[in-house]
Amino acid sequence: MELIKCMRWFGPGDAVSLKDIRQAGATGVVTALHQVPVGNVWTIDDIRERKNLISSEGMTWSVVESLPVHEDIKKRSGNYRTLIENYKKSLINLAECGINRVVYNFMPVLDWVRTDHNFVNEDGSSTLSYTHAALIYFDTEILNRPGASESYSGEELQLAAAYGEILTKDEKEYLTRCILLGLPGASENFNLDALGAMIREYNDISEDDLRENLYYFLGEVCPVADELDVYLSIHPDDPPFPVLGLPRIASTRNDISRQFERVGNKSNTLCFCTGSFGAGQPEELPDMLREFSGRIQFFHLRNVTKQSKKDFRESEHLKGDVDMLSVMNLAIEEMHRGGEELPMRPDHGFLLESDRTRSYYPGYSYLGRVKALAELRGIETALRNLQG
Ligand code: DNO
Repeated sequence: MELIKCMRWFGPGDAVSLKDIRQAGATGVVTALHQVPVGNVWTIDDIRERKNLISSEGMTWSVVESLPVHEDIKKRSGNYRTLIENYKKSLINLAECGINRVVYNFMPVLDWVRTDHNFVNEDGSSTLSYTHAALIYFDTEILNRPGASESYSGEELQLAAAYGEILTKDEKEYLTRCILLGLPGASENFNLDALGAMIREYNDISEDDLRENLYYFLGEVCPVADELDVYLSIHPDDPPFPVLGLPRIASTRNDISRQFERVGNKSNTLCFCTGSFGAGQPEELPDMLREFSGRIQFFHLRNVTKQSKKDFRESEHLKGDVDMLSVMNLAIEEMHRGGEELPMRPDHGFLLESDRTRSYYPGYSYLGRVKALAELRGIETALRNLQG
């Protein structure tokens, strides 16, 4: 049994083609119908069309990433009941087309956040990085979120002020662009006003409220997913701590344990993202893998180096604070325990020189991911041989 090697594809508009993905050694594709507005039902016709496109290149649509959860569901406001019914309908349609792994996240407003999409490594390649002082500077001085300074300690505010003091106008604009690009695959960025307004809607939603909203959503959709044999895997918060004063509920080992305690359905599962959890407590990852055994349906393999508690840089897949060898070893064991092949994908990759001229989504240029996939396949092969 082998982990199913996957690569993410953003659909027909992606500069990386399905041929590229296959030639990188992937057999599985991770994609989504990014063109469908969040909240609408994914129709059987649209799902089939995408699936056929992938099969015609000799691969399988292994994982849906993501079937996004509408903000109204996260806030339990407005049309959330209809939106949940739509979500169920999309799951039914996916199952009808034979697709049974679905990733979602429950991060309010923004998906992942980085403050620099082009941190230059020593060898000239680039990576994504997160500097908490930059985020705070953005929050307090660029976004001007009312009450923002109350979200941070005096020391944090000082660091942020020092950070901002030396930024040029262009650098401030660049920081803003990086933060606003919160949704991979989304064609339009938010603007500052829209972001401010969306954040305000969470003013009265506490962490506990958001948690209850997640459990309510799962209470609605998981019984349907159970029935369909579909796995609904939550992606952890990235970064794994609150940003812009928004509540976060899937950041830590404790968050995920609580979710599994509260919602016992078999479809309630985890996308084990080593980069997201690794930016929190990388040393805990092997124990987390053991604790969540039976609940992991997909692996995102990525590494980070932490500069401090809340500052990190994405690093080479095999070099960083995450012990990738142990993770891979445990992932293989986990797959054997479950008796079913599990998908994995290299999450992100460096931007390498000859990819600079090709368009790409931050983190998803081609060559960096080819390198990462090759490295991960290599260690898997070696480990499988050693495990016998
Ligand atoms: C970032 C990705 C995330 C992930 C979503 C899942 O590169 O890992 O955007 O796809 O959070 O819903």
